Amino acid sequence: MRTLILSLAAALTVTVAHAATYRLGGLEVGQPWSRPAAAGVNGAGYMTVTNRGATPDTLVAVESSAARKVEMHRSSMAGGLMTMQRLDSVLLPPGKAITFAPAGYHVMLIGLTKAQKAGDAVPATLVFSSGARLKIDFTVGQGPATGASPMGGMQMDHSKH
Ligand SMILES: [Cu+2]
Repeated sequence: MRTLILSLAAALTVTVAHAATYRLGGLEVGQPWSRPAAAGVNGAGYMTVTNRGATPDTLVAVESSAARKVEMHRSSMAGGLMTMQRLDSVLLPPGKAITFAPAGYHVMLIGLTKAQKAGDAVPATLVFSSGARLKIDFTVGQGPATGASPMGGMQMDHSKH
């Protein structure tokens, strides 16, 4: 039990490190993050975009000097293979949160201009259909401590005893 509590504390600490939230009108962008990667390879940015407004909005582009080219992609399983599809836009319905996460929507950073190391901030600008622009930083690290990975960590800690 003591191990479980310590693991939870560690998981919460990680969450705080990625707790950046950006707001623009009714739009909220939470916990943008990216994985460590070498210069020249392709990276991916993840985040949660919530539309707290009353009207739909659309994410039409993501710009960043951190990569040669930036696209919005969605990964999906087809015939047992993970494939990526390029998206021209991502609809943000009112009252809904769209999650960019591994194996789903992601911001594809094609040809990283420099290496991404843990703790780095990767600057990007989100462009919406209204013309509004929102600057964010993808924090380089392991991502928010939600979903399957922290549970996996707890199970690993338990197996030591
Ligand atoms: Cu992709």
